[in-house]
Amino acid sequence: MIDRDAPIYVSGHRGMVGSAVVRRLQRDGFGQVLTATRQEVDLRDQDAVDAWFDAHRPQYVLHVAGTVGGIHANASRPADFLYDNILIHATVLRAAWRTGVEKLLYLGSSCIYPRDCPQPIKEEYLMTGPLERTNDAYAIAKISGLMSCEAYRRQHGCNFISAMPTNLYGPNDNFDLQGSHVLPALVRKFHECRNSADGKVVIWGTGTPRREFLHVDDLADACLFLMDQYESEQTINVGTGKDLPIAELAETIRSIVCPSAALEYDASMPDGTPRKLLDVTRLHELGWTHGIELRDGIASTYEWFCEHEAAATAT
Ligand code: GFB
Repeated sequence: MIDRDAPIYVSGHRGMVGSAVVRRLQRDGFGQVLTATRQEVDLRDQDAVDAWFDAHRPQYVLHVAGTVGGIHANASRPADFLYDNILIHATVLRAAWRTGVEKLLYLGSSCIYPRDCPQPIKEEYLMTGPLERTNDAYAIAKISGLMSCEAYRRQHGCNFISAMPTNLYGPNDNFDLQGSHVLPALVRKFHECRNSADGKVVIWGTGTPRREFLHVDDLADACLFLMDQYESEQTINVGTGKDLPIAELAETIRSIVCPSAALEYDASMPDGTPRKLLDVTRLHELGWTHGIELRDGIASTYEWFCEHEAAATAT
């Protein structure tokens, strides 16, 4: 177990993952959870990150900040996703090594795996084949972060671990209709359909790709579990081990939010990776499994969305 009284830094604390991690640490009695806004420190600026680490000296780091987005955001802004995400891990890992951080967890993403690798995806399939085109730039940035954790461990003996979460959803997600991931986008589309004249919801692609969805509170619980228990160089998948077609996801969200909605598929939008179900055997063998089932998670996320609609849909 890591020391609940030691200073622990959570990067990206305002995002969906960062805010869930802060909630989980506070629930577990951590007394010195350190955070910094983008205005306080731009994580792409090594001097600013160095100055912050020198001033705050965290003993642990949960590095969950990132420039993230769905398939359309990734396909239309590859240069931004590559630049931001490479710098965000390069600066923080260097400062963590230099200031003697005792343990750091870096979060990757399931899109790092080859587009067409066998399913479910085992950690050892990494870099065994070509990436999915719609998010290859982001994937390279995340792979370099994972490799960076291994490099600092090999060269300097740093206890830097990495985890690869599947598609995430939950409170504080990005609900922008262009830049978000599919689950929050459909929650908002079905919600707005309730008051629309045509009563129709447009689903991108063919609805046939399959996706796995993990509630962000489960991810936050897994992050603390790994900080307490996991010391290996090898990255570890974090997911539910279950996936479903986008069409079935849409039907589930429709049944919760707007049962009368008609569905229309826009095949001009990309499907992306056909499937990316993670093999979570190793995590299960360590003793961790998810607790929030998809339908319950969607229902609670929709409740949160309704309570925070103005903020969640502010452009
Ligand atoms: O969640 P999503 O944007 O990202 O798309 P990925 C998942 C699937 O849902 C794709 C379909 O087949 C989309 O075409 N989809 C249907 C929609 N309707 C919509 C919609 O209204 N909005 C969106 N966004 N999708 C991401 C990567 O891939 O996975 C990120 O781009 C990251 O880098 C993330 O790795 C975990 O699951 O395809």
